[in-house]
Amino acid sequence: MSLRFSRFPTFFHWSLCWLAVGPAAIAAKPPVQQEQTPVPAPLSSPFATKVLDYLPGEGLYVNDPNFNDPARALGAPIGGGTLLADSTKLVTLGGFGGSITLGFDHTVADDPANHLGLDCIIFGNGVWIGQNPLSRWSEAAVIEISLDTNGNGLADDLWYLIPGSDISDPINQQRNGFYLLPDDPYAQPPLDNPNGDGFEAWWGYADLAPVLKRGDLDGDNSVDNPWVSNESFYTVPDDPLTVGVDAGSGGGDAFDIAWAVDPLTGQPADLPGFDFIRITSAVWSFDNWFGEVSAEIGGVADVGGRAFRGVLRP
Ligand SMILES: [Ca+2]
Ligand SMILES: [Ca+2]
Ligand SMILES: [Ca+2]
Ligand SMILES: [Ca+2]
Repeated sequence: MSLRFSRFPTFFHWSLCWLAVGPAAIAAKPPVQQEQTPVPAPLSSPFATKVLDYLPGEGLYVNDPNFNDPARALGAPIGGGTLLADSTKLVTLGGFGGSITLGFDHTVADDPANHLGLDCIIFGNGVWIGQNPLSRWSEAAVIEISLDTNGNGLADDLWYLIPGSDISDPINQQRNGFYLLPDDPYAQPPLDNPNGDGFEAWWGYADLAPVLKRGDLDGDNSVDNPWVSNESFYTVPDDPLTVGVDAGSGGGDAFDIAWAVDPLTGQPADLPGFDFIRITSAVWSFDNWFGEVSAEIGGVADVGGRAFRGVLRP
């Protein structure tokens, strides 16, 4: 026994040592961080992902299930070209005063690195009449943006106005109850540009410009690159101040967040970006063929900037 005992003390001793020291040694180690299952970051979409509100105005199409689903304003638009709009993914805002409020899965930044400083594009169903870019069938809608300043995910923060070309005095327009006079004869379609080739007379609204077919890189309604993605094609802004659609752009109506003003003071909003966008039918007009003039929306895109540059662009 004693021999055996003398042989085993080592193990026994070590065991005792371990029992005595081990826990202390473990306790002395820095706390091991609890391993957590990595949560992949949600993929950011350049297109609007949320409908926060949909309040269509009166109109012929607001009871038509093909035109009254606000979810049709989410995701990428479906372009039909400059002659004929594609009507398979549009939501109507109805007549004057009808609106939709949309959100993104990220804040759309006012990024000076964006092409021409343009940060956001709204896609509607405007077309060139007789393939003449100087004459557009356009149904102007006012654009407002809001930053989720209180961080509650709700569009309950201050709204700022993108002053369109017809809104020279936002304070006075606000006093009249809206940003455009309902009988403004100049904002009614067709919008015939008196400037000739060169600068547009009307800009800064939604639903003015055509949406090109995906991959039509030169605006001739023939697809040049059928492999280009929605994320690449429909995030390239057209210069809204010049006639025609810039090469490589998918069309739509682009604006710069830096244009936004406080409608109560007319002063620049100085927003770093926006989380919510409200688009409101701004024209009161009726056409015997097409019914009321009502803006339609098929998508809203973040031009890119920090979130998408180099990731989705070719
Ligand atoms: Ca900008
Ligand atoms: Ca909020
Ligand atoms: Ca083409
Ligand atoms: Ca243009």
